[in-house]
Amino acid sequence: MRKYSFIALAALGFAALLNSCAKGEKSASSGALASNAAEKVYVKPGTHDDFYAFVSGGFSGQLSVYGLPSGRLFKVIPVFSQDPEKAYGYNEETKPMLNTSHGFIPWDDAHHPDISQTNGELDGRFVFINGNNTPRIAKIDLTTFETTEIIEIPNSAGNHSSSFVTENTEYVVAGTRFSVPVPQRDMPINEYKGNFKGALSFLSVDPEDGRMDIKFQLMMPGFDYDLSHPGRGKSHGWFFFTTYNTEEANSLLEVNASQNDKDFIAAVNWKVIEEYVNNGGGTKMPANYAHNVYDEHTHSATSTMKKEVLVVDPLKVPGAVYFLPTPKSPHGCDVDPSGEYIIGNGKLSADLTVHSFTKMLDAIEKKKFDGEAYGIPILKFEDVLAGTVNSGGLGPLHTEFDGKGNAYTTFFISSEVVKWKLETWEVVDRQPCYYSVGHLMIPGGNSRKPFGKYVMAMNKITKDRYLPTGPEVTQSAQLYDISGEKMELLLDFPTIGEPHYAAGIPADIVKKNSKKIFKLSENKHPHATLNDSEVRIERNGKEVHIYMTMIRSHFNPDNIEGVKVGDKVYFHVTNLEQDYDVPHGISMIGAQTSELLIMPGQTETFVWEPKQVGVWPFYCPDFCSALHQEMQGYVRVSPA
Ligand code: CUK
Ligand code: CUA
Repeated sequence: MRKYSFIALAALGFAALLNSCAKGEKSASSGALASNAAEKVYVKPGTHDDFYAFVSGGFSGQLSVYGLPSGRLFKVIPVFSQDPEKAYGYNEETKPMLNTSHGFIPWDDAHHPDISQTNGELDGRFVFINGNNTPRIAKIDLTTFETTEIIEIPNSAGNHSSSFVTENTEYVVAGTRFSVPVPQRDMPINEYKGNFKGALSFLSVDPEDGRMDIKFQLMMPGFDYDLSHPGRGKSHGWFFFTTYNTEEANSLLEVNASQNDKDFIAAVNWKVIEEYVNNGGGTKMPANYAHNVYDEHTHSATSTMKKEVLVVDPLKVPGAVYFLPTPKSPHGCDVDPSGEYIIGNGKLSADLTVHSFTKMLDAIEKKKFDGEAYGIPILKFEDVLAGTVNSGGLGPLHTEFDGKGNAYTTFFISSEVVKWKLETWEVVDRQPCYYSVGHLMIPGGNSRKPFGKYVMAMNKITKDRYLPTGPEVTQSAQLYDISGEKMELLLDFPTIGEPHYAAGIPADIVKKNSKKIFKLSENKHPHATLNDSEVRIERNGKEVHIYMTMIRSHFNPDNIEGVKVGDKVYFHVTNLEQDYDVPHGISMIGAQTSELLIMPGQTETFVWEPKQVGVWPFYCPDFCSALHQEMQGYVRVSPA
C-alpha cells in the first residue's frame, strides 16, 4: 500500500478507523479460530502438504515457497536479489541474470507471482513475477525451482500491474505504474499532463521452451496503471487494467489526484492488437533493455542488450481499448472464473463495483459511448455495471474466487476478508485479519478452476501477533478454511519480506515434474570437469583457472600451488555426484564472492584474488557425509 492512500482515506473521514487498525488496537483474540484448527493444519512428519504457495518477497526481491496448510517454508528462490546462500548473482554463471540497461542491479521489489496456465487452468510449468523498481519480469522454472529468465521492460517505471498470464500463457502482461516521458528526456515535471505515456507491455511466451519476448507495448495515456487481470472463458482475448490519477497530476497529494469521482478500468482487446501487429502494424522504436536467459545445460546465464521495441498507438487499432468508469481510484482488478465479471475495488470507496463483460460488449456494439479520453471511448457506467457489493468494509483491495460462486475481497482499512456471492452481490461472511490485509490468495483463485479449500491473507502489519524482534517485526500470512459456509481461521505464519501476492497450486501438479539431479552426461558447461582425468590448473597471464571436481568427500585437486599474489584465480568446480540431495559447497578464505553450493551434475565458478602470501584453506560448507569435515584443501600463494 502506498502512503498517499492513507492521506486520502483520512481526508475522507476514515481517520479514526485507520488509526485503530494501524495501531493494532483491535482485539487480538481470535474469535474466528476453528476449534479443530491445529488438526486441520497439521501435516504429519514425513508427509507432504497439499499445496505449494509461491509467495512474493516484496522488498526482499525474492520468491518464497511454502506448503499449505502447514505454512512451512521450504525454499527462498532468488529472483531479483543476490543470494549468498545459493551464490545467485555472485557466481560467474548467474551474474548476467541481474544485468539491466542501468547496469548490474542486484535488488528489486517483487510483487505479483502468477503460475502459467493451459486452457485457463494452472499447469505448473512456470511462475512469473514482476520486479517493480527497475521494471523486469522474471520466469521461474518449476522443474528446478530456479529463475531461468529475466526480461527488462523499457518505457516503464514502477512495473506494478504485472505479471499476470492469459489463459494459455500466450502472454505475460507488464503494465507501468508511473507514466513517464517516452522516450525518456529532460523536461519540466509539471508538463506531465498530456505528455507522459503509460506503456502496457505484452510479453509473448514461446509454447515450446517458454522463452519470453516483448511482442508489443501499447502506448496509453499518461495515467497510473495499478493492477491488471486477463479475461478468461468468454472474455479470453481481453485484458483489464485499473487506473488511478486519470487527472494526470504530477504530484499525488490528495488535492491533486482524486478529483475525478471515477477513474477507469481499461479494457484492452489484445487479440485485435495481436492481429494488427502480426499484419505488420506498430512502430519500432529504439529502446535499450536486457534480456537474460539461464541455460540449464550450460548452467550459465547470458545477457543480451536489446535495441528496439514495437510500440502500438491504441488509436490506430479500431476496437483495441475502451474505458470503464470505476469509482474512486480502483486498485485490484479481478476477473471471476467464468470471465463474465470484472471487479474493480475503488480503494477510496466502501463498495465494490462489478462490471459485466456481456454488457460491455453490448454497449460497444451499440456504440453507446459517454465521451472519450485521448480518443479512447468511455463507456457509460450504468451500461456496464453488473452490480454493487455493499460491503460494509473500508478500503477494498483485491478479490479472489472459490469456483463455487463466491468471491472473497480484502479490506485494508477495516482489516478483514469479506465473502460475498456473485450475482446476488450479498455479503455472506466476514473475518478479521491481523492486521491490514493487502492481497489474498486461493490456489487457482485467478484461473478458470480455483481450488477453493483455503484462502491465504497477506497482512502488512503484525504488531503483537508474534514474539517481538526489535522494532522490525515479521510480516505475516493467515490461512482460513473456506470449505464451509463460514471462513475459519486456521493459522498465522510469518513470511519473508513483504508478501504482496502469492500463487498457489495443488502440490501434485508440480511434484511429479520436479527434477532430482542434473545429469552429468548433459552438462555442457564450457568449464565442466566431467571426470577426474580432466582435472587441471591452467595459467593464462595473470589468470589462473582451476578445473576441479567434488564428490563425497574430497576435492580434486585439493593441494594447489603456483598461484601468486595479484592473480585472478577462477575455481571452476563440478559436482560429480548423481544422487538426489547431495550438493557440495566450496568456500575460500578471503574470497569476496559468496560460497558456491553446487547441485549434483552442475558446474559453478567463483573468482578469488589473493592479496597475501601464504597457504590458504578452502572447504565444503555443506554437511555431505560422515567425512564432510575432511572435504578441504589448500592453495599456496607465492610472491608476485
Ligand atoms: S499491491 Cu503492490 S503496493 Cu495491492 Cu499488489 Cu500494495
Ligand atoms: Cu561436501 Cu561437505
